Amino acid sequence: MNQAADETTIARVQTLRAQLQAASYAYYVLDAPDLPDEVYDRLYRELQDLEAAHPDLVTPDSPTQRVGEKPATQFTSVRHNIPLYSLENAFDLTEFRAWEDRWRRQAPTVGKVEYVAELKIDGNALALTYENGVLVRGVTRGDGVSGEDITPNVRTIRSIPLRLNTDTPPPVVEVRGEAFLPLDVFEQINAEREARGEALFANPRNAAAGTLRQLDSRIVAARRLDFFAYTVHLRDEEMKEKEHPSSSSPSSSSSPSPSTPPSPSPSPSPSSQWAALDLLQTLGFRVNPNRQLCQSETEVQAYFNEWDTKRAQLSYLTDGVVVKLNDFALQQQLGFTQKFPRWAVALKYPAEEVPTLLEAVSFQVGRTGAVTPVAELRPVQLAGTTVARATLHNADRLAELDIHQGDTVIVRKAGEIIPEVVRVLGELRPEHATKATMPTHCPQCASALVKPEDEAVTRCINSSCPAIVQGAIIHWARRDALDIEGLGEKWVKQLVEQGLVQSVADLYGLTVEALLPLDRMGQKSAQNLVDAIAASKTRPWASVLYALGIRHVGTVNAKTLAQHFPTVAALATASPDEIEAVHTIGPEIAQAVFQWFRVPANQTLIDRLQRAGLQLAASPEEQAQLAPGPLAGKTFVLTGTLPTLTRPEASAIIEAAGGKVTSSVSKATDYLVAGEKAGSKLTKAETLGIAILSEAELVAMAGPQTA
Ligand code: 3BD
Repeated sequence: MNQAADETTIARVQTLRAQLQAASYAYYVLDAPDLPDEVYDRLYRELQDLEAAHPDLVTPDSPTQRVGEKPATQFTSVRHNIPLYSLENAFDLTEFRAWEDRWRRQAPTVGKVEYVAELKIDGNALALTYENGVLVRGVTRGDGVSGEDITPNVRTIRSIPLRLNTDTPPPVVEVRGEAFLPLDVFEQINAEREARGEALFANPRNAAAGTLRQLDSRIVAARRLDFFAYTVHLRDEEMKEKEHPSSSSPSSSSSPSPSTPPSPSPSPSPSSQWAALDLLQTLGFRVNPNRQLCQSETEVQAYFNEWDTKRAQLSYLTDGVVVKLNDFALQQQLGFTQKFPRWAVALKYPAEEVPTLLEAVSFQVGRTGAVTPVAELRPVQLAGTTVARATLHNADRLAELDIHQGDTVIVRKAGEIIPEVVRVLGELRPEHATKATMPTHCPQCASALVKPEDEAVTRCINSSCPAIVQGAIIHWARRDALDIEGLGEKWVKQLVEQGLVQSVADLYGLTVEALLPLDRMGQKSAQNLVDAIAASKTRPWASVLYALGIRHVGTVNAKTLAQHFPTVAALATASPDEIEAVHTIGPEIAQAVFQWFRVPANQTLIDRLQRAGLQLAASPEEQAQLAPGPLAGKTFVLTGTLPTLTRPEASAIIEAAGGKVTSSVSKATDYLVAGEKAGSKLTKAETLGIAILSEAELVAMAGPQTA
């Protein structure tokens, strides 16, 4: 083990990597697997074993290096070398023609042109950097100027090559494209979140964004993120550090167009978008196969119409078509406005609306007692998912829609998780249909509902209403609250229905024996649940405060309040004025907190939680953590080699003291921490008049808690 590798081993490792890379390319990019899974697994394990025996042979582009790393503490913000522009939207043919007219006025001598039509993937744009053919950085789009460095997560995406498929890579290659979650993975993630009582992702794009920003890349590796590439920039070495212009005139030669600067590398520089897409595929990227080279506006329109129906069959969401002028010389001639390239436009599909039958109207009672009318529908396909329920919002909306049993309704899903009923087709109403009206009594506990004149919400105000209790328990168990793993909807429903739990305090009296009679509950799951509930007793005071579900007290306000009122007694006895005196806590929040502690049932709840052993006061560690660190609000950049600390160690010290670390010096930088061989960052900081610190000065500033 761990001996120097001989030449045969080195050669074998290289062969294995080449074979595995080729197989991945066939599988993920070409969608044409050419190696049986078992053979792939055998080769992969052989490579893993050789790398374990010879750690010096491990390279960052090895196929074994996609599995994810230990959690990062935070991502750093990086400025894009070339900004990521936005796309102008066109919502109909007239707007598309207006775009055409505009660019033609700019280039009046241009005659017939070619267009590339690409499906507009509803995902998250990423910028990938390859140095000497190896993936070194993956950054989110951010605001287009700076994004977050999420390299460990990007490395887990199988359709992104860790090494470019060329023997002669240009020194720097930047590839842009869209990362997305296939629809089936999205539904699976949301099903898991629902079972754990966590908030659902509104759509695959948000789920992909959430996944990309996961600090633990091992979790990212377990989700099948995918990526389609659409832009490639080939740059030579000296361009690496070059800043981009903030805007450019149409004729400016510094326009960040893919055709400039000419690459000295032997890789042929494409001269059109169509050729660039082919080059991307050759380099090892997945490029959307449904692209089309169009010779006229009519062909673009036909493509747009064709995909409006065909896109329903795709395994990912699309929200339009991106149309780009094919010729890079023309693109360069047109250039960019402040925000958009003049040579591209996004033709958007309207938010999808479909008709279906209303089977019934039901009324849902939430954690806060709010009663929401819900349309129970004959299931229909809508925006990639099956929809069987849609919100009718509230009593006012219900009255306005004048909805009847058996009505044909139009359902829409526009970005939001819950589809809504937008219209009722009154002319299709069956005879003698009954009108849907708000109930006067709670459908769950039959107590009278209240609706203040000036509010839209109808509420059940019985705090022991089973719907409210269930909602409160699911909220209590949330990951950012008491984090009780396994306490999802299916158990909570039974616990409340069987009368085992009427208040969150009852959770702490549950035993394995008491749980066993529940439907499908085994000895092992019962024990796990009891253990998870017991473990929640160590959750900090701020989390308990949030878990109580007081109106307006989310995770952020709970932290602020816990910091200023380190015990429940301090908070429970504070006057509204005292609560409001806390910075960022407004009068509405203060009133809600004050009122909550005045309700006798809530006082009893606090007493019971105290006796059960929950943290109703901040421990010294929690107090230290809640206190704003000595470096709060300050931004640091590190450069050069520090005398004793590594960069991650220095970053950790800064972050633990409440400071932020970024990678490049700008006016927003407060301090530059400089060591030996500090280069251009030091010069830049000096020009900007930014304070320069030594390692010792940093450690002194960060204070005793981190030293
Ligand atoms: C796609 C810009 C240009 C290179 C600028 C023309 C706006 C997201 O499939 N081409 C595509 C897609 C997006 C694109 C360009 N081609 N820009 C493209 C794009 N096939 N989705 N986008 N983007 C990427 C954006 N993202 C977030 C917030 C604002 N804008």
